[in-house]
Amino acid sequence: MKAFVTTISAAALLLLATSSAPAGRPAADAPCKGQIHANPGFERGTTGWTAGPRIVVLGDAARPAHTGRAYATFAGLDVTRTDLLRTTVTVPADCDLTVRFWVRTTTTETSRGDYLNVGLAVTGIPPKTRFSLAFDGGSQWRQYAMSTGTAPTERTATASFVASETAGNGVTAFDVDDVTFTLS
Ligand SMILES: [Ca+2]
Repeated sequence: MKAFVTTISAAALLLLATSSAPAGRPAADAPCKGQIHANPGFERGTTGWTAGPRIVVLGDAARPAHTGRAYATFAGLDVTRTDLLRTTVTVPADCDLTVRFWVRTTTTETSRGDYLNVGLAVTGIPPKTRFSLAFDGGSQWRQYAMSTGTAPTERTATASFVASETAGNGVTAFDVDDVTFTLS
């Protein structure tokens, strides 16, 4: 795993070194269009994300990513703990932002002890949990979506994934991939 992470980092550095900055892109009249996160599928590790110490990004042939090689996983350890994965984007005035993401759940849990809360905090709106995904969400990748709505001013939007696990009832791993931030 360590070797893989090193490879990813090297690849990320290479990308940084070879791609020039998007110079001259006007910020003022950004169109409400396109996917705006630089690392939606974790192919560059946790670049662009705030990740807790136990969130790892894996490339595992036995547990393939939704797309690409990597995904974020809240690995089940059967201990009582909470882990956070979070990122923030800017939503231009008069734009709507739709956050789409894929989750896969692998569990040996026998009670409702483990869950993944997905939230969206938007400037001017109290933070809100949009999805509370339980341990029995299924072992196939499944897509979810949440939106900010529009506003006349520029805002920030923070998407957060908070996994909670309790010890003693079994192990749950929540995998997350392809978290896209699309303006419209
Ligand atoms: Ca991926």
